[in-house]
Amino acid sequence: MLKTSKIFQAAFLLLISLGMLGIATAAQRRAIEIEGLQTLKFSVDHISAKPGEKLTVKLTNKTSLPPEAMSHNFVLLKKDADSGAFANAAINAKDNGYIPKDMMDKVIVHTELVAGGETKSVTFTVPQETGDYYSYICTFPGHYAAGMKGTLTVK
Ligand SMILES: [Cu+2]
Repeated sequence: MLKTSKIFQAAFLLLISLGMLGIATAAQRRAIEIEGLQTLKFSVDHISAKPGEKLTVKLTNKTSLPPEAMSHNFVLLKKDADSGAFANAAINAKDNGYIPKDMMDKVIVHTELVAGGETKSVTFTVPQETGDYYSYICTFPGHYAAGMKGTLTVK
């Protein structure tokens, strides 16, 4: 009997610790909610973050147009990447969700394509290197050229 109660006690303590761990993890992970607008803009065009911070970007596409006419994605590029060149190459990468496979080394993180009415999230660790701007863009054809881009500042 005593042994059983000890086991329950241990299990209870384990559950408490796991619960606290969950709370700590949630607190460290900040969510940024961005809407992809029909005007070919991100509702949030600037994100400021700390080096090594965990961020979740939630991209919602507000359009009522069909996916082949108006999908969006969130593609965060490394700081040395040429975002215009990336967006141009993406036009020919429809079969890979408009992410050019041979330029994956320029990508920090990206969401899948988000169709109208949908939300897709991606969680990533902010780069350690501070003081620079990282660009994020939508690579659906024509959207970057129309201004669907933003910057991430790490400081
Ligand atoms: Cu877009």
